[in-house]
Amino acid sequence: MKLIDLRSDTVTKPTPEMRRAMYEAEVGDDVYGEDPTVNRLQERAAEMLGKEAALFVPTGTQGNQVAILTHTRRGQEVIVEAEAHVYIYEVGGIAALSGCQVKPVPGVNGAMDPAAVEAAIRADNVHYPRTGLVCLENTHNRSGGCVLPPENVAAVAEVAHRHGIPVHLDGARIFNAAVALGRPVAELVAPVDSVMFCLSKGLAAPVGSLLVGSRDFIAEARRNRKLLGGGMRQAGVLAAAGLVALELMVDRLADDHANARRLAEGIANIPGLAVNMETVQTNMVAVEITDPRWTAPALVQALRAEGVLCNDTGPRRIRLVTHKDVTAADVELALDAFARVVKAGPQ
Ligand code: TLP
Repeated sequence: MKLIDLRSDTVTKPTPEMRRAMYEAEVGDDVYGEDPTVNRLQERAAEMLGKEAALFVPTGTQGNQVAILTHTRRGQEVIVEAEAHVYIYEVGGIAALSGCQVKPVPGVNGAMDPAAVEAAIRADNVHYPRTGLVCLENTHNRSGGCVLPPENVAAVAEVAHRHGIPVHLDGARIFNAAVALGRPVAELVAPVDSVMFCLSKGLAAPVGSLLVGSRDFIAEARRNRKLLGGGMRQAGVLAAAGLVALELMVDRLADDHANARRLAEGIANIPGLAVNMETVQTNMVAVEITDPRWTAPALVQALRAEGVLCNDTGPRRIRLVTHKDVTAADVELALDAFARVVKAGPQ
């Protein structure tokens, strides 16, 4: 049975162009800064995002955590949106690695109210931790891939900067945001000080993320990457795929967005399931289960038996993610499976 894997865009397999580029990659020891392919990728990433420098890291999690470690000091507080990946899904890294505590601020579709961010910034008082960093996430995973409105990013960054606080963007899927808005990625990240973005999600590279920022920030981040065990050697074999991802895989994200929309429309027509279509902006669909017979884990298991893979993200919520290895025809097959399974009820 052919599996339709809607668990995440992380499951994408490298393209033939990537495999060829990996095979042919010129390499060197990147801890010495001597891998020409890694250097090219870093230069290209910095250029595309309109920042001074970039650092290749093995994972998005490491990129975010290196950024947080580099921006903050122990005992500080980090303002995050209450459902942020850095807070929910990074194994408590903010506490464990940076020695900081988290101040979660609830958002709407991932966007925090700038006034709420300002209210969360600590006053100068001997009892309080200092606010060391504000983190944003674009697109926002747990809201179903919503794009942060550019004016919201600018307003939150303005508040933070007015208080002398830097802003880090978890831009794991920032290219999805850029394609959805039809705006250059550099424009979306202009207000923030550092950005992490992933090559290994919708852009389909097998491994790798980049941390981007000022030259001084990246020089310090390079030390912290080494501290966290991320100093890789002949990493050009991985960076080569990343260069192909940036060159060939950005524009096609629009196909994933169209597939997600079709998937969401179909799901919304199935009795027992609901989708807030306003949140379907990129390559994710957050599905609410309204049929009282089903829980999310039971539905995920029943769909697996029909060849459709997805993840539960709450007791009655599942997440579907489209990507280059899911075709428009797969979307129709997945919708048939959903309709059949939900209607039949738990067996
Ligand atoms: N997200 C994964 C899981 O960890 C949930 C997924 O399947 O969506 N920032 C954001 C917004 C992410 O969604 C992810 C991965 C990361 C950071 C971490 O990237 P990796 O997996 O490369 O460490």
